[in-house]
Amino acid sequence: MIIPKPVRLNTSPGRFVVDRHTALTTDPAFSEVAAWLRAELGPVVGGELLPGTSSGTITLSAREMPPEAYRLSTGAGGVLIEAGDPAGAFYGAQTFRQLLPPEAFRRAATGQPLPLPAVHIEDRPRFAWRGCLLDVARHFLTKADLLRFIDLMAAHKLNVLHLHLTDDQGWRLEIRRYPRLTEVGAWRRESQLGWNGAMDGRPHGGYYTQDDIREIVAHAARRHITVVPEIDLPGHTQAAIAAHPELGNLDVPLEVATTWGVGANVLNTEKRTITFFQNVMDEVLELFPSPYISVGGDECRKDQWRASPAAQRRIAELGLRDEEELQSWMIGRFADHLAARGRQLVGWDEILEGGAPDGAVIASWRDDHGAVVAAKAGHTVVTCPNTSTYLDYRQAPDEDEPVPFGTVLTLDDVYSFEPVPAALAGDQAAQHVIGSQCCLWTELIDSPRHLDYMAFPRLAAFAETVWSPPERDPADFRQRLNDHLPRLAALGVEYRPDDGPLPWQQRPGVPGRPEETDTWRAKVADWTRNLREGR
Ligand code: TNX
Repeated sequence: MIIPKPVRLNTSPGRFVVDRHTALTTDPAFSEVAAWLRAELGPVVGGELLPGTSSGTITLSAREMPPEAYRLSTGAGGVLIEAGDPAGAFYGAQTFRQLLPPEAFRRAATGQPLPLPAVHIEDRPRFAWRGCLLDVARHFLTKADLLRFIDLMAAHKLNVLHLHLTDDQGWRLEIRRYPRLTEVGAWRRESQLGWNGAMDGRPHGGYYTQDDIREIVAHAARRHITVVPEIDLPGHTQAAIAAHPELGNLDVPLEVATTWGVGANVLNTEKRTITFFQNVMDEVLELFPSPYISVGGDECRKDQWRASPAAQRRIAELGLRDEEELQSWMIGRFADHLAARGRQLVGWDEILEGGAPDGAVIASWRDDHGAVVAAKAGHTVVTCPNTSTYLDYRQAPDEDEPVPFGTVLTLDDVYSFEPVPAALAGDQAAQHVIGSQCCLWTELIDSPRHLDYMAFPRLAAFAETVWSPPERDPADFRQRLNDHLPRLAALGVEYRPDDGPLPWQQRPGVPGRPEETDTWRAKVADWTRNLREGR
């Protein structure tokens, strides 16, 4: 029936039918939710769902209830959705939509009546951060495709879109003060075809104007999704350095990166570079009301700082131990800048390596160790271990997986993910884990169709791990997924069939990477050791 699975669901005999005469009435507090539901369902039933008419009524009603919680009762008399806040009412409305036949997910249908069973549901989310990271830097996703993706997240009750806007291969956000960031940084000459493949010889690019961003943020907010922007630094910055060579460590000009991997070109540590990015941040803060702002901080290679007299002078002048502490110092400048403006810095677990600033939120991606250390130190933590939540990783060991990458991460693997690390079970520190996110990195995801293939249905399984109670029942999930796939199909989602890619979903000739399950175990062990030893 419903995905993600509600906390409690009882069915009873009887049913209700939504048709073009059905009325919708709402508490004024939920009028935006009502407008959303009208816009979604009106065209399907061929009516307007206005209050008053009536062969039955859908009612949105305000009650004392915890944030995001709702109660939903359906029966011969109509549909009653009760909630304590608009988010709860919205999730009740999403669940209601899933009770209807899959046709309810079309933009317009036959105008036929839509029957739904009589149920009583009580529901609320397990975690406050139910996220998805989307990398629009490696491959740009057009605004229209991004708005569609937000709708799909909302249908699964996810509420955080972590938008990775900048990287070596592209800068995707208009900054008024520094137009070259997009004039130069949003375009690359060509792209590496797959992993370790030839070059495709085809320019790639795109960016969101500030008006686009305002539209995206508003569209997401209406669906109770917070957009958390990520401006990645000091690594993953080659596109910015290509646009502004004064930000880099070398005297030779760079182009926007065309190949994948962890690049050596990182920001220099000059005061004016920090000011530059603080100015960028100020425009970011204007655009994104999110309480959380990510500065990335992942995979910053230190080779150039080791070789740079200026960086070494900086280390000496600040009395720092090494390049790790230099990175921490730099991240600290942004933590202060954000805190002074009432926002909280988010960084990947690498920012723990030279010491993370107080109040930083840690997104822990390399196994659990960073999450455990951070939670015990009192940091707010979002878990997203790559071997459980990286939806850019291959979905099966088979050779017909399109452009395979990473470790094998099947639908069942994602479904069995537990957001709270086992090492924190029963520990007070577990309360610092505010949730999790799945991640869609797009080096090898070069179109919305391939994005659908990688995201679905695994994103549905992920949504259940952050919304539903911790107990898992794979057989029950599979059964509910059978009801869910026709909804995705009605929405036009080109998901991966359970038995592998359809012929047109395969990508023969685009090289992937050999399966990395064993090498990842070794890498993670290395990182864990480094973190433990405070290196
Ligand atoms: C690691 S996760 C990265 C990304 C890559 C991803 C590929 C993280 C913070 N950094 O830059 O796109 O792996 O799976």
